[in-house]
This record gives sequence, C-alpha cells and structure tokens, in this order.
Amino acid sequence: MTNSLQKKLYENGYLIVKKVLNFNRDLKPILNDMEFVIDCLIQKYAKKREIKKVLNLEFKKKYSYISKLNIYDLDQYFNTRLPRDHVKRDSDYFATQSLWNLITNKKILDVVEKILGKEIMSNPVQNTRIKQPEKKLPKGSIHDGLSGRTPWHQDAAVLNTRGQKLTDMVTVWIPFTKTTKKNGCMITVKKINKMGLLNHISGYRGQVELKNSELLDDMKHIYLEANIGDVILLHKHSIHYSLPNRSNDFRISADLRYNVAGQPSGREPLPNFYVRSKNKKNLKIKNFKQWLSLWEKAKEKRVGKYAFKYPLPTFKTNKKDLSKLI
Ligand SMILES: O=C(O)CCC(=O)C(=O)O
Repeated sequence: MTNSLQKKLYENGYLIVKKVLNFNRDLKPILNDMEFVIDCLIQKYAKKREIKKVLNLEFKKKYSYISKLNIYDLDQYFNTRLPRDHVKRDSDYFATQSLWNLITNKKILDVVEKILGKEIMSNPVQNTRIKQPEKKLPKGSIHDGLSGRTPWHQDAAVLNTRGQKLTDMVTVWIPFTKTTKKNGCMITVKKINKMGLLNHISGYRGQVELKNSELLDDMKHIYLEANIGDVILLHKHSIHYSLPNRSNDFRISADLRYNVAGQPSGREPLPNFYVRSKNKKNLKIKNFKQWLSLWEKAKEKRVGKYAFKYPLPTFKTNKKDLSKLI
C-alpha cells in the first residue's frame, strides 16, 4: 500500500516534512544534555584556574573552548553510537534520556509509519553532529563527517552486506539549528535513488564515498534546507553529501534511522529493537535504561574490536559504477 509521503520519497529520494517537532519539548532537552557533557569535559580537561570562568560561558563558546583542548576523539562524546573502531571498555557515546525520547517520539514514528508501515525498528545507524564554522576546525576535521563535510554517499552503503541487500531503511535527519546552504545543509540529486545501490570507495579516514562522485558536481542539486521542527527523510539509495559550514554559527543535527521489523539491521550486534508494532509484546525495550543497557551489552561484546564494519558495496562488474549509469 502506498500513500503520498511514501510515493514522494520513493520517487524523489528525499522529502522535507515541515513542522513535525517542537523545539522546547522535543529538541532543546538534547541540547541541554550536550551542554551537560561539555561541562563535564570542562571539569575534566580545562586548566584548573579557568574552569569557573569557562563554565559560565554560553554553549557555543564552551564548545569552542573544549574543541581546542586536543581531547582524543572529542566528537565521540556527542555522538549517539559506539565508536566505529577500537571499542574500549570505557568508550563514551551520547546516549541520554532526551535522545531516547527523540528516537521513540510519536510524531517522528507517525511519519516513519507512513513510509515503512506499522512494524518499525530503531536502526543503530545513527549520529548526532555538532558542526562549528569550518574556519574554526582543525585541518584534520574538515572532511570528518561528524564535525565537517560528508562525502557523496548512499546510506545503504554503510550497512553490512546482508543489510545492503535486505533492509528497508529510512533516514530521519533532524536539525537543532536552522540549516541552510551557508551553514552546511545536505545536498542531493532528485530521483538519483532510482539507480539502486552503487559502487563506493573508501574515502577520507575510511568514510564510505560514492565512486566517480565528481560526476555529480555538474548535475542539478537540491539543497536540503530545513527549519527547526522540520525533518528530512532520505531514501536508503538517495545520494547525498553535506556542505561545509561557511557561516559564523553552529549547525547541530541528528540523523536517526528506522527499518522494517524483522529485517537485518545491517549493523549487528548493535541495538535494533521495535519502536512500533501492532503486537505490544514486541515492544520489549520500553525505557531509557533498557535502551542504554542494550548499548552497553553491545559494547561489552565488541571491546578490543570494531563496533561495526561496512564492506563497501563493490559489485563484481562496473555496471554499478555511477559513470556507467548517467
Ligand atoms: O548531517 C550531515 O552533515 C550529513 C548527514 C548524512 O550524510 C547522513 O545522515 O547520511
């Protein structure tokens, strides 16, 4: 059964759904929790004599301060998943009550239901991103997708091989700040999802990057600009990237994902659990503590190893190269 949202998403590869969320109720609590993490990092890493003064600064100034302290893997403290490589027993990640509330938010799930149907699981491919103005970033972070630009890619390409083949997944991209061309919105090409999964290469620091992506530079781009409260949906084969933040302000977002229940998550053994089902018995993870314990159990299993791997989709022939399809 198709409905108009699903039809538009499958047809164009993207969809901006306006005014879904309320800033104070749904989004601000996450910014508050990010600020709590910033404060903890200040307490831990700032020079003793500066702590009091820095704690009194506003969010962005505090974040800028800690970003200059050379804290190892700083982005990871604000990212809502385990680090990809080298999981340690004390690896940190951003799993808060506010984020649990967002993942299970009724208004988001009502939108997702229109795309995936009534049996929905939260998919562990998820990120929260704090992007400072690019001019303030250390050179090494400019092409790091959590703090800087992301390369052209399809989201299905960050799943394992079973997930690439079998998983119906939708991306729900959520801005916490108005997102524009200037501060680094995502860009896509209309209907390009229709090509299916394409060949990718390993890009900067192993980030998954579409092969021959330079061919997209001259195509007509859609700028996925959004206001606070809007959500952007991406089809798993939508090809997209994000621009540099050339503004003087921060750009903060979360990208959550959901898949049709019963399919592989594509990132086993990370948490993949029902968030909506007609059969209430399926809804086993009911609160923040249970959700956190799923992540902790996954961490326990992966200590000393990688949390997830995505074998690049590289088909045997070059039929799935973008260059052969446009
Ligand atoms: O938020 C961004 O900068 C990039 C997000 C993205 O590429 C994704 O969610 O797949």
